[in-house]
Amino acid sequence: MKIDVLTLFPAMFAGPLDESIIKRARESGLLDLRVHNLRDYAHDRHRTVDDRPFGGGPGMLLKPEPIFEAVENLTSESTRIILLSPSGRTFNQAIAAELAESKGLLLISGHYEGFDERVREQLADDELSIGDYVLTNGALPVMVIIDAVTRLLPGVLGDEESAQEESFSHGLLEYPQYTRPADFRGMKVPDVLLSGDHAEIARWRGEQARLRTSERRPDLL
Ligand code: JCQ
Repeated sequence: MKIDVLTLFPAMFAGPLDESIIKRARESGLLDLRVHNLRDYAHDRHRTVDDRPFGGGPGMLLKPEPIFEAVENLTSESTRIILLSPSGRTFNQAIAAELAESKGLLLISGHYEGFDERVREQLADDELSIGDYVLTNGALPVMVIIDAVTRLLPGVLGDEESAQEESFSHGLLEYPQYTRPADFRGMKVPDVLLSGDHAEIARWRGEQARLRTSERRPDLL
């Protein structure tokens, strides 16, 4: 998959996407990731990317011209163009799976008070939020989406990691898990897990997963 990122803060992307599984996906060619500075598409003397809203009001908006020019330079027919902002629909695992089917993504990081509405209307295929809170810019949301999508690309996860994925996809929160020692500073591992009774262990885990989900995430039930 090809992922292009359009941001005012390209330096934020050095580091998080150069580690671990994403690093491996890039090195093996499964992910072709390119980060572009929006300011490179502004051509006036001050390379202006923002301006005041018509009609007044606080803050600045991202101007349409640099974003339109960037999109014209970076996309093909098959590129899915996605804005990141708190006004988007909330990103989740189902959306990650859908995006992982795409040949190419262009992720555009929001900033300031927002995008000029013509960017939304004419360019964007989708607008996504990663949750109901406000960040200083969309760089971290873009990285969250890249991470969630990349691990779903065929061949990115090893066998061990993929098996893990299976066990999470039952729609409940995970049951409590323990490793050695069986007694750590007097805190004991539940007896059932040491019993060797695998039917009883499976029953206990199912019960714990349902209890934990109803306690913390009743919306999932
Ligand atoms: C994304 N949840 C929070 C901040 C404006 C117009 O675009 C803007 C984008 C941001 C950064 O994104 C978020 C966010 N999902 O704050 C302001």
